[in-house]
Amino acid sequence: MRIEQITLHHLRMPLVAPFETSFGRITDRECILLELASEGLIGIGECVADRDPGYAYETTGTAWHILNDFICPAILGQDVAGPAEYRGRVASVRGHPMAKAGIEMALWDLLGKREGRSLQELLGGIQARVPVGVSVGLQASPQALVGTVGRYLEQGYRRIKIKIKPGRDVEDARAVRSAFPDIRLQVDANSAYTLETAGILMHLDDLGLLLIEQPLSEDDIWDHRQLQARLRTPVCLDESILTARHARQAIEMAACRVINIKAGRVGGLTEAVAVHDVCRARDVPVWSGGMLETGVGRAANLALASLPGFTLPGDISASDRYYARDITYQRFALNDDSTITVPRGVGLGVELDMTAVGDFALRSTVLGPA
Ligand code: OSB
Ligand code: MG
Repeated sequence: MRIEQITLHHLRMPLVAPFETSFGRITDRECILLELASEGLIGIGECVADRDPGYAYETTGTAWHILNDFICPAILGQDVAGPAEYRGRVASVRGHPMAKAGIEMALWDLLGKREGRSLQELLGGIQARVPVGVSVGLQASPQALVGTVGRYLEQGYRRIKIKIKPGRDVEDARAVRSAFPDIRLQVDANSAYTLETAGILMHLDDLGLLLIEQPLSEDDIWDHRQLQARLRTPVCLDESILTARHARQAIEMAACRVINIKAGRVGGLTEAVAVHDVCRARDVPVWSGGMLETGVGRAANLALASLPGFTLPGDISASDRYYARDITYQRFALNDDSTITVPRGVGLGVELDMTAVGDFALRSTVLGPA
């Protein structure tokens, strides 16, 4: 696939409601949309880095730099066999997995369009619909949280994740659990605790949670092992797992019993499938995380989550949970059984609304011949 031109759009999109986690509160989501032009086709991808380095060190600013100055030059005007060969070309760029994953997604989309196959088919996905839940940000009070969770349950979500942080943990989780005794419930700390402050989390052990996500530092696996040894509830790693090797080591250390997979965090869909395979071979359940994606990244998450090892509901909510207006014509809706249908069209199976892209773009750049 000869890559003739690459277009980057730095987007800022208003969220339907502010989203607050232990690392901050946002009212708008930023990302970088990529378009790869090749032999009459356009492949599209989403780089999920956000404006601030809160979840990870990458930002829209660092990704813009790494894409423009290192990753795009490695493929522009050249023949790229596919996502696997691309990984070799950018192996000399250390880190920056989200920047790498954005281009990789566009290469998968191109490949699918060339071969007339869906991303689901290319990745080896099998389910037509995938079970999903909703990730609920920190709210003003436990009462407000119960109200918000109740509204999502009314919309049909059958799995709820709540964000926690020190001072906003046990009370919040207990409030939701006593209001809704039977729901599938889990919590996500986004690295807000240390082994010293994590003692409070022992009180979560009686709440019948599906899992406790990333309580400790993003650069830690070993201390998660110490914590998992003290908890009956499964620990799930998100931020700490950047490669399939990390996944294997975390499982071997018994640092977690579940892994959250995000293609952006691990450098692309190819590595995401490798993480899935490592976990599946060891009977460790995985689920799809989310990064408040646009319709582009959401389509990719759905295809990935249709692989057989994704046995827990994903953070892949309907489009209207995030954006009143999206950049794809396709909007994803929740089915009655708290699933979302995996796109069946070629590639990602979504088409860009270029008017929306133009309206949300803070800056755009075209690399290669105009
Ligand atoms: O830790 O899972 C996370 C959003 C942005 C960054 C990190 C996380 C999240 C979410 C939302 O929890 C998931 C989603 O609905 O897209
Ligand atoms: Mg998380």
